[in-house]
Amino acid sequence: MPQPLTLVIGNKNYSSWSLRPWALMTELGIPFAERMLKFDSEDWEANIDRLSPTRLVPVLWEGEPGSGFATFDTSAIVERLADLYPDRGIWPADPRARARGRSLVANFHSGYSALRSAMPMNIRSHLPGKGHEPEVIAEIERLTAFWRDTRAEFGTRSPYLFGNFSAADACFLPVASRFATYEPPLPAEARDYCRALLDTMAMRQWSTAARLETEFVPMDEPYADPP
Ligand SMILES: N[C@@H](CCC(=O)N[C@@H](CS)C(=O)NCC(=O)O)C(=O)O
Repeated sequence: MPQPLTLVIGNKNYSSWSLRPWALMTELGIPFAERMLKFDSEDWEANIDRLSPTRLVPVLWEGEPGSGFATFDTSAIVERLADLYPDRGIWPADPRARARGRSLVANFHSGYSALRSAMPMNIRSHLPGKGHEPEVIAEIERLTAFWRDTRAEFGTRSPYLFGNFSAADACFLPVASRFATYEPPLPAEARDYCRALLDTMAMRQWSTAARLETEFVPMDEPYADPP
């Protein structure tokens, strides 16, 4: 039986990396406590060294946050959860589907820098037309082609990439949110996939909380002036 889990996260409106493991655990029914450290806050300054070995979020703690066992960086957190909960379908059972899922996640984690910087996650904002630079559109075309081909090969009739909701889908929740905010042109099947992601119970819960946040983080707001 795993020790109690605590996930240290950032602001729900902005923290795309925090969203991924939070939503994965929530959607798959893995129990955990949440500890939010808001960016640029006194709480962050007072506790980030104790709660995050990298001074970044998310961090997964087993046992007492700050003195238990820490796993950091989203991809490592997902793998740790897959070790702790091998029966939850965090990755697809089929080895080739699993390899493809890990390829898509690793490729997104280490790339798509134009998309990530021109379209930062900002759940409560609606900024259609912003960030539609050619290199961003090219990355979106590459990513949505991966989604289309993966669903055609592995997704059967499910709305998700590999049948059931998995770590691969969790990885793309923030992308679906970015597309809702910035409204880039998308093929119809990518729109359908994003709609399914935004409609997951976990994403609806996270987004409801995100929309109630009022903090303004300048680094994540390239298209707005501070209030
Ligand atoms: N590669 C890391 C990235 C984590 C990351 O950049 N987190 C951001 C928030 S989404 C952060 O903690 N920023 C705070 C800072 O840069 O001070 C992961 O996958 O967990």
